[in-house]
Amino acid sequence: MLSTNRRKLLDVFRVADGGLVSGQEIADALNCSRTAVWKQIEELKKAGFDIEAKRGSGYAIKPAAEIFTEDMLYFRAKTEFIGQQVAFYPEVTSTQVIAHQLVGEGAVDGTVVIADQQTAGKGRLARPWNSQKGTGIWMSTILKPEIPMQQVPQFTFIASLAVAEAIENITGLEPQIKWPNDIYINKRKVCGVLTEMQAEAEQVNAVIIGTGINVNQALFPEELRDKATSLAILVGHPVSRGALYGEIVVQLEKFYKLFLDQGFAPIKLLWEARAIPFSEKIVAKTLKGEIRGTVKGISDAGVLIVQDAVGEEHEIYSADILLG
Ligand code: BT5
Repeated sequence: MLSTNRRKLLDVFRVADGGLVSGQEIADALNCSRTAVWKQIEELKKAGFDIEAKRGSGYAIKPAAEIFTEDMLYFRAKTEFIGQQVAFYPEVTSTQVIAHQLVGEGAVDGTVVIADQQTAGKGRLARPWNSQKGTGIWMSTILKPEIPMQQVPQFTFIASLAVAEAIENITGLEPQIKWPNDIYINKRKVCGVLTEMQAEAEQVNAVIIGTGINVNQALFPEELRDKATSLAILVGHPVSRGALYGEIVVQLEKFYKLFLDQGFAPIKLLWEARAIPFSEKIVAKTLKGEIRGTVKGISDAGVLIVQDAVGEEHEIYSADILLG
């Protein structure tokens, strides 16, 4: 986690929002001498920030597009609480595993665990999630809502909506969501969401939302080649993971607050507007067998409603959905 001084320094610049900050303002905020300010600025340069120094008037800083570090992620999170505590790791087994540990150690609402590489990233049902070094956003967000356990699956919809919105705002691409947890562009998967929780006696202690977003991969391993894609492949140039991360935490906080204020109804409507067209034929592979039909929508609990060829409606709680 960031040192208190580094946090204070970055805060002064965050408040200035790209504008100039005088050496005196920094000295006051850090309670240090002007010489110490100069040292701090040098440290920021080393940390990858572009610094503009104007003689006599102060400094402005800009995060470099390709830098993905704890400093940068904190600086980019223009939120009230999501990402205000951020734990960045160059390499972890799985950010979900670390997030569970941090909940046990009392992590606060909105803590983000994020890594440059995962060696054992996981999807649903313990399926492996390919998390190559330096290519994606592999993050887990800890939220502590006061809700009954039955509402926890709704967080998958909140997160997919937030990530889809953020991808669109940063890249101009138009993501679609495939129930329950995938984001697709051009019929290929760019993001998967994994929602887990810690609870005791029906009482939710924490929701842990894992999001894996393929950003700058140029190539996928053989087994994923015809089902996965990355934002860079789609737009034809690298995409700043830092900028996208900053937008994701903003969108996640926005939709989470909407959910806390107004419940699941507005999330459901927004989610349905982004869902893969309901007219498309799908196959739902459940543990009990396959159901073919068209999607009618989701229920308030986030259950998928599929109508089969003879008009009968089926409620699907858990399945893999194949298109076409
Ligand atoms: C998911 O599971 O889509 C949820 C993935 C969540 C990953 C994040 S990364 C941060 C956090 N930490 C973790 O350890 N996990 C979360 P599911 O719907 O079960 O899809 C898994 C399937 O997607 C695999 O079986 C593969 O077929 C495919 N897959 C694996 N890696 C992929 C990738 N990078 N891009 C697209 N598809 C992938």
